[in-house]
Amino acid sequence: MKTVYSPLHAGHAGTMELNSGELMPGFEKPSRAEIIRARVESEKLGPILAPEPHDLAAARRVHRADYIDFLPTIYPAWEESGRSGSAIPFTWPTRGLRGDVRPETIDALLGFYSFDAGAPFVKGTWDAIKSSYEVALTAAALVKNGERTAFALCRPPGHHAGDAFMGGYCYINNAAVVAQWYRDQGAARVSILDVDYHHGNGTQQIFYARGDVQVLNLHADPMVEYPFFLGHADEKGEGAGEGFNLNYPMPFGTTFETWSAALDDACGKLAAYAPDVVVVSLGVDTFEKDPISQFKLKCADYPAIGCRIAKLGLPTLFVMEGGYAVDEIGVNAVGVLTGFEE
Ligand code: SP5
Ligand code: ZN
Repeated sequence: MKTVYSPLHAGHAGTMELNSGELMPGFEKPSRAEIIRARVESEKLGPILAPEPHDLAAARRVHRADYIDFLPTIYPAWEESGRSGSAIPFTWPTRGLRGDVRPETIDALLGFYSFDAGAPFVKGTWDAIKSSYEVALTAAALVKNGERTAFALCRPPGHHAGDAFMGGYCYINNAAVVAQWYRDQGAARVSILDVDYHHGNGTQQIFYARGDVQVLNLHADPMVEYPFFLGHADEKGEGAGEGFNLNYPMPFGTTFETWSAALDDACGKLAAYAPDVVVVSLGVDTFEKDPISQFKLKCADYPAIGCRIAKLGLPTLFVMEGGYAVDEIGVNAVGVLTGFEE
């Protein structure tokens, strides 16, 4: 399997995040991608390719144009306003406030275009976001051009980013971008299978009213886990999308026995939908030692995930999302990929 990777992710470094009432170094850090890349090499998964350049047209197919236009302006505006370090929002247009009026100043705009304080911007963030997007599109083209599978080693991740909001370490929704790109390239139906520990709220929001992109999400129950306000089992899609969004919320402490039964059910629904291509939002924060998560998957479980997905017999693109136990992130992420290939 080919991997697409860009070193430009590394400029998205030194971010800060609010955790348990304290501002601390971000869990979503450069070593994540470097350790996965090293494991791709040591496991001889296959060649590692650089991304092809892409303009932002494919991003505008799933994100609002004003949101995409805003992203590259954030850090220059932050510095222009006399600040350095991490640009982070602190005010949001919640229920009853004016979320329809675009404000004018950088602090207000950060809140206007986000749902949490978890998508910090530093100097290298925009270049990293753009490179992550190019990685996804380049890997997507490999599968479109006949490879059975490919691995987009995206960093930063994307599944929490919605049509006009960032959050949860995510800015451009790479999985949504490539799903739409496959549609635009002639695929009739695309399935997104999101196995990250957290609900892919951005992906769900983008495709909720559409029947041409099926979204299946396995995640911790939003009643008790981030991102809290989306991802319940009764969210099944609306309008033309009715029945094409499926959520599998699971409790804290979920083991592979329970989790893999949900995966099996999701794979059955996916097979019945018969998509032309599968996009896997590959998070490995389901791991028992993940520092911010509460599931109990073990290293040996990850190859079994890949094996189950391979049994679908469909062209499959893996897009990297979360996973914060950096010591094992390479073993677990690449474990899924080698399990797929066996
Ligand atoms: C892509 C992805 O996996 N994003 C995850 C974003 C999670 N952000 C909120 C984390 C809250 C962590 N609080 C846990 C406290 C444990 N000390
Ligand atoms: Zn996650």
